[in-house]
Amino acid sequence: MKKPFIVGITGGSASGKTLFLERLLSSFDPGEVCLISQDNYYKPRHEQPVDAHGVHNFDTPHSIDFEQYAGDIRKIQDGETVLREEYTFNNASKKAKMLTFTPAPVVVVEGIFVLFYPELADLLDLKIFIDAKDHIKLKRRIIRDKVERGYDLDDVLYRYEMHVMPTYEKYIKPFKNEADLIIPNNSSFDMALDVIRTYLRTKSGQRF
Ligand code: UZR
Ligand code: MG
Repeated sequence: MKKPFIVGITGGSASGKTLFLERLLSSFDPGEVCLISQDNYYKPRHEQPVDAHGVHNFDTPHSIDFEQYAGDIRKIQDGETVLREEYTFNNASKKAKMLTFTPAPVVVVEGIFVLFYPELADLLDLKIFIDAKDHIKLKRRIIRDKVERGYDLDDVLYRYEMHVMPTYEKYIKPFKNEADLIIPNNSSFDMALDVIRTYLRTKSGQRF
């Protein structure tokens, strides 16, 4: 098999990365695209750094087992299948599934720090940055953290101000200029999605 085409998607928390990818992947067969998300490479909770108030800070690049992440991407690039336990965001009511990442012509790498680590960024053939206004990201984050991750509002607001925004300014936004494409997502990304879908179809060797 030829080496896969690797796409990296980054952007601030709740900018719409996951939704963009769900929509993108739904128009491909599972064998055509492999999604390997940074979310599944958070270190176990006891290894994650804590802030001055003793609250776990998931928003530093040190919270990610980045060596494992880059190593697994390289394995997929070399045609190996990778198994990894799902990260459940410390949601005790959720049982972690075993995920299987199967090599495919297009590999998508997604997460807030995928452009931060040069070793990882260098693996990417196409770099996409999803951009949304801060108040829109906060609104999405409040809704998602309650519904999907089971966090209290106070918790969400504390983390947003103390961890998420400083991280965005320091470790995410500076890499916007290194992306090949910047997709605004304040209301809709439909046209950009269509363009990327068509491009990736040619990369996955399919007719469209
Ligand atoms: P996206 N995160 C959690 O909320 N809980 C965890 O156990 C691990 C990570 C959050 C993390 C970051 N931060 O902002 C976000 N906090 O997941 C990244 N606080 O995910 O890009 O989908 O928003
Ligand atoms: Mg996400």
